[in-house]
Amino acid sequence: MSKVRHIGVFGKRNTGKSSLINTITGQNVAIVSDIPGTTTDPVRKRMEIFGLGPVVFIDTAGIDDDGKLGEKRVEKSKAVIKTIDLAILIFTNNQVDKYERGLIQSFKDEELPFIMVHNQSDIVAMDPEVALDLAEKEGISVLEFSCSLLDEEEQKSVVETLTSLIIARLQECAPAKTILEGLVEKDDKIVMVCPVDSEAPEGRLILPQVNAIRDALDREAVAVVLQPDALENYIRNETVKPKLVVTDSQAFDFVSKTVPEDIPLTGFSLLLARSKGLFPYYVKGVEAISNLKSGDRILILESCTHHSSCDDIGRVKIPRLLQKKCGAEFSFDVVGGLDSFPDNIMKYSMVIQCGGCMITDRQLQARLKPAIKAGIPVANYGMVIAYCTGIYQRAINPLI
Ligand SMILES: Nc1nc2c(ncn2[C@@H]2O[C@H](COP(=O)(O)OP(=O)(O)OP(=O)(O)O)[C@@H](O)[C@H]2O)c(=O)[nH]1
Ligand SMILES: [Mg+2]
Repeated sequence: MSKVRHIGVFGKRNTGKSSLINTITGQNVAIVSDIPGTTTDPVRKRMEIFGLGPVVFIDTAGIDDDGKLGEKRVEKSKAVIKTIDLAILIFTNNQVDKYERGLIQSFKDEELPFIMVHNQSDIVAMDPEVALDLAEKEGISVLEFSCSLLDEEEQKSVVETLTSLIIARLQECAPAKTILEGLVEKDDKIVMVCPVDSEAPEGRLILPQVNAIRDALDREAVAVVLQPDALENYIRNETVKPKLVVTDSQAFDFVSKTVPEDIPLTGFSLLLARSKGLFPYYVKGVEAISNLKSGDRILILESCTHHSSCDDIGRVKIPRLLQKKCGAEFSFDVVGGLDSFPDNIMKYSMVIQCGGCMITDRQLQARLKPAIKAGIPVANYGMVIAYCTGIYQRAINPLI
């Protein structure tokens, strides 16, 4: 199973950003009009791309919007850049000015792959000189496009070209690592321990559990899902040894005592960190826990403020476990949501991030980038819990 990739569509007002999303998705999801500034807040539309899987298109407000409100919209459009896997930059009438160049620079700064599209080519065709200039100076190739072609076949064909370009760019620049990649194969048995207690969300499973079950099915493996209480009986009676046991990090302690040492065991939070590309940083971060001293300040980053159990883990459990393990007293700051990252990161000796299951890989990476760049150890909730409960080495073994 591939992950949901996010694609942002940018450009000046009235270039046809909303029209392009409607044309690709074949639906009228975004309002289109000839009044500049029609799209105000980012609009999201999910669709399946054959050969790639699910994607979310994000329509944004024009980057050249002005006035007080306009500036706010531009800020929002720019914020989208940090959350996506691919950008589509639309321009028309062969105009490449400070707005397009500014966007190109932002994409490059973020190491974000992007596609440049000359839209409304039915009104003004793309000038080969402009295309050549972009190719030579910026290394960018431009796709000539239109959302309003009279010939249905021709329209279909340009949409197909754009779609294949999207697939190619996403595959070459951001190969998706699924949650169980390299861990289980066809017919392997994987046991997933999912406590359904007061901290579990009402009537559903959390996202990493759902992803793992789906990925096991995609791999034609056998997924056994049970609660901690059922684990002992299951292990005792089962003759086929599981290839892997995965547990919610809250149950690490109990599960590690119940599952024999010769069966690999890890946690959903570790799998999530691995699929989000942060695992190596977290491993380094956890190793630095033993250097923490009394009085150190630790930043807890929560990215899904709605989840009450995450709240409790970050504010109560982790501080308690960590101080006990280190035999030291730390001060903790908790920051929730995505916006309010502290300015003075250097005052922290460590950053501990929640699993980040509700945000995209890029959002999570962007959130941790300042700390990683500053050389501050980073880790996530699950790996810190594994460390504090003494099963860290066992939990990372299947993944290294
Ligand atoms: N002829 C022609 N018209 C187009 C094309 N794409 C969009 N339009 C028209 O251009 C106008 C602006 O299109 P939108 O899709 O609303 O543009 P936008 O970039 O989303 O604009 P804002 O939301 O205001 O930033 C509408 O009247 C569209 O019908 C195209 O390829 N050819
Ligand atoms: Mg629009």
